[in-house]
Amino acid sequence: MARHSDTIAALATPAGTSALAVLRISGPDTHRLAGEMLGSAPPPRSATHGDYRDVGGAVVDDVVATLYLGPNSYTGEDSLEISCHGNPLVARKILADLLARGCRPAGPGEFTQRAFLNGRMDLSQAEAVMDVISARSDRALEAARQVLRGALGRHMAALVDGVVGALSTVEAYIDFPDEDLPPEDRARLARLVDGILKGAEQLLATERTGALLREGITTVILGEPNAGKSSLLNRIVGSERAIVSPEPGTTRDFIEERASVGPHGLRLVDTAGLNPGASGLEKLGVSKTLERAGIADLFILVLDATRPTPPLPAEVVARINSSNTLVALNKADLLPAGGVPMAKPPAGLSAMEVSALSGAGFDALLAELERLAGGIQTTVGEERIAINVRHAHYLSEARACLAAAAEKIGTAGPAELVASDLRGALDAFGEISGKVDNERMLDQLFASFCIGK
Ligand SMILES: Nc1nc2c(ncn2[C@@H]2O[C@H](COP(=O)(O)OP(=O)(O)O)[C@@H](O)[C@H]2O)c(=O)[nH]1
Ligand SMILES: [Mg+2]
Repeated sequence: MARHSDTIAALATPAGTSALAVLRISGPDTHRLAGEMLGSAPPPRSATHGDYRDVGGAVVDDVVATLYLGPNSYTGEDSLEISCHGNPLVARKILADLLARGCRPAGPGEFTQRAFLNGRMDLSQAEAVMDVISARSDRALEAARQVLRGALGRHMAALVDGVVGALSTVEAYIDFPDEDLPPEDRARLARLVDGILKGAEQLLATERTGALLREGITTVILGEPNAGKSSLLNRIVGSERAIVSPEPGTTRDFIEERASVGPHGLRLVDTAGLNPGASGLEKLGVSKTLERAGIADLFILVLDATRPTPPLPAEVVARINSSNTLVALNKADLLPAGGVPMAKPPAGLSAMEVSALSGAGFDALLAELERLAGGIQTTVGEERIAINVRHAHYLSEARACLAAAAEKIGTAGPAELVASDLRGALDAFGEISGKVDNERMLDQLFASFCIGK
């Protein structure tokens, strides 16, 4: 277990006026300092009300303090949480006093880094702490919580167990170089490695979902000028974010808005209209629209129900399909009662009549958007864990090693080389849960956290 000689302190809540502010201390001096500041150290794990006195003996605030004794604490060390009144002045005074008493200001993520180094959580769980804090949709939160509870760690442990099993079979033969792996052992080994490969691939497939959860599902709103794209965005977001104008070609730059549909987080992008006859600034907007269409996850194609459907650029036609595109026939309020819309959805797509003006049809539109958003995400069985870029890097590395091992097993390659491939996979898997001794990597990883976490 890592031992830290210094005691760190930080404000764990945002700076600014609030009902309460929470400060956090962790390290070997915690117990002694708690006694000095509060008159006596509070009983462990019991919220205790008392006066906080600074080094000079003056009362700064009355606070509620909770002491956790290591190793049964978040960091694995003695630690203390102090809730004071949420006046930034009070929180600042307490922090300054903690530093005057010899604490060191905590760096970003340092509490969680200590938790990891002290074996309180694996690296995937430590990363998930930050994901829980920054999740912006129910789905993102759910995925982060599952990883925090160790779901990814458990998957990794199962894969590691599999590789260890395969290795022990292979290594038994390394000592007897004259003997070949009997065919039945080879077949068993091949099945085992194949199973591990599939497990790794299943996790790898969630990388895209991980990005969608973290960044939101990029949903580009397309359509000809004046079709009502900005009005539709405003209605989804529920505010007047985009400028709505009866003059065609008003939205030249992109407007991006975060929105939630059901449990999903979207990044809605309002675009300039797809106007083939555009010139000047508007033309620039149109070419940017097409560029954005290239990186979109979902599309909302807005057509003016009272006009014939304009021809769509080939770049757009190539990308849209029934699982990534919602077609809205807007301005349905202008159709005569029972009237048939002039606009028709592109081949293979179905359309829904809506009115961004009155809100008619929007419940159905949001339900359909939610369905499309759910459809582009991958799960691991029932679990909604989703990996990040770092995990994907090591999983790909492991996958390459496993594929090489499988190839050698299939062609009766030398046992030593199969073993070496399997060890490569083992190392790569190990990096995900953090059986790593790479301090620079760890410092870098935790530096992206917030202070106080
Ligand atoms: N009657 C009616 N007018 C609409 C509807 N949606 C938008 N508009 C109007 O159409 C014009 C263009 O809307 P806007 O959202 O700026 O279109 P954009 O160019 O596609 O972004 C504005 O005058 C809107 O008020 C609708 O559902 N019904
Ligand atoms: Mg617009």
